[in-house]
Amino acid sequence: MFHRDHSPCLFLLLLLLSTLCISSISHSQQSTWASKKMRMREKVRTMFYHAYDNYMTYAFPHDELKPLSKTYTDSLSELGNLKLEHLPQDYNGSALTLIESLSSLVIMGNNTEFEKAVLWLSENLKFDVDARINLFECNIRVLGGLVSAHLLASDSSKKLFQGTYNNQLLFLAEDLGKRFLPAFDTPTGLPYAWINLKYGVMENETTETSTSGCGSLILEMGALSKVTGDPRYESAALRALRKLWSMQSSLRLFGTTLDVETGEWIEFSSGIGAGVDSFYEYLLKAHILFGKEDFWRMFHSAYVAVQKYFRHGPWYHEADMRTGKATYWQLTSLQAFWPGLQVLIGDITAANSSHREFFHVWKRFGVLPERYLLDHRMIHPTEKYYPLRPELAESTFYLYQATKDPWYIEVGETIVNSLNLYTKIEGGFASVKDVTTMQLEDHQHSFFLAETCKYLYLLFDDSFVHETNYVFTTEGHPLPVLSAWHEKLPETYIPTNWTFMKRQPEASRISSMSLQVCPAITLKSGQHIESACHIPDARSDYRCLTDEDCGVDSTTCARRSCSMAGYCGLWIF
Ligand code: DMJ
Repeated sequence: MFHRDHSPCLFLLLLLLSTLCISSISHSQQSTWASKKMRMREKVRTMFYHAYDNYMTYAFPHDELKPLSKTYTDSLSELGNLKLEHLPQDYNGSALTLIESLSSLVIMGNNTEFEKAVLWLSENLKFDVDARINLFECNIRVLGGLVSAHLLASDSSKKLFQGTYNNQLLFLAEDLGKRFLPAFDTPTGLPYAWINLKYGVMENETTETSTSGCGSLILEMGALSKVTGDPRYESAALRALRKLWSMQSSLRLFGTTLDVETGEWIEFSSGIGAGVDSFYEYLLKAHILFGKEDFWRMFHSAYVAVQKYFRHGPWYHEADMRTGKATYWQLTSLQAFWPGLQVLIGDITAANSSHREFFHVWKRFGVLPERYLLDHRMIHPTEKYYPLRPELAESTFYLYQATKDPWYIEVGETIVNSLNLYTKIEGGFASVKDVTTMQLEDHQHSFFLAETCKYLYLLFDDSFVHETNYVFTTEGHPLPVLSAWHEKLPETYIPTNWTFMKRQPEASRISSMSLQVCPAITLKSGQHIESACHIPDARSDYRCLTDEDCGVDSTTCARRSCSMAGYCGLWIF
């Protein structure tokens, strides 16, 4: 027994010991997580180079690798399942996978390979070929890859080049952008889905296209206008987007396919997956990148309609744009990007609950099947494949950024392990033909390097997004958020003590969109910079009961409000 007089001392001692104990546990837990993240990052790096090296050995300069037969496919002209009947005999491909790998090489710190790739492309890549390509795919993969890599290469703070960078990628991007323009020459301004790079729109070309084909061009073409000073690309993309917007139903819904000549809908049923997905994504991301309020208003209205008519608990079904009645009860692999988009607007609860369901399906099958019939609880009989898609990894990255919940690191680990177990072969990574048998297919899609590996790497090591805020295009190509690209805000809207970060050649406004949901920025130097208008939410986990609990968004300086799910975000309701 201790003497009574000693008990306060003993209590303090015990308290001290237990505090030390707790802090050393959390310290050791933290370092366990840190070393796990580092180990996983290296695993992802190995995956990326296994895919990249095999592509370079067996497929380059053609478009994509066939990892089973160790040969190539010139898939840029085949995207959309059409064959390359217009390709000349001596066509050597457009080095699609190399272009798609550029920003991943930078993120993984391989400046030497990046510079080598840029030099090769500047000397060899030609767009003056008699090839019929899909505008949407070519825009997100090739134009997006080139513009993003150009912006990275010309960021002098990154020191990516030993020699001098002479805007070679920009010239290529501009050449490609010019070849896109004839596609927009329609009575409606909606672009043809297919064009010939040399001859423009072919005779008897199909007039049918998709919603995402018309509504997901603004990031790449807008960025091209900003860097070239030529407004034609942004205007064409914007005109198409506005026309599409005018075609919404009274329920504020959109269809999936339409006719570019008549501006009439062809397929009235739609959801958040194939044919529509990136249209929603680009409304929000265009708002972040270009700072136009209009994009936010469009996104918000479209988003509310999606949540109202498509959402069923954590799932999203399809509905008829005219009636709002459910049409198809299907989960598709492409829908898995949605939680990532929800993170960008701060609705973490909704994002988390859908993400968990997608992950549940991943665990059940080992990977995500392309289409799962929710009403029959079975995989779609003909869409049993998994072509190495990135969407679940993408959402996992965003959710981890927003919450720092180690659960998402475990999700990432499961994804990495499944990819290595089921899809890694000697010649690269192969798509899964049938998730019920894990039979493989001879195709390594370029988005595996542009997105799947990139998002997994960023999940475990996000240092790339520490100093600059980026918007990732739908193909995972980063575009920096620059104040010079933002629409000028009215004087009264800008706080006088607005914080600027010195950046050559222009100053960029400190913002936090990429890191969610209002963090300040600590530079590598240790310097801490806070957005001047930023007022943090009352609670650090962004939970709220009323709007009073929410602060002011550090990027837009707009007042955040409390969502129905009880989280602060840029909400209107
Ligand atoms: C990618 O090409 C893009 O993410 C696109 O928006 C749709 N999905 C594929 C990969 O799944």
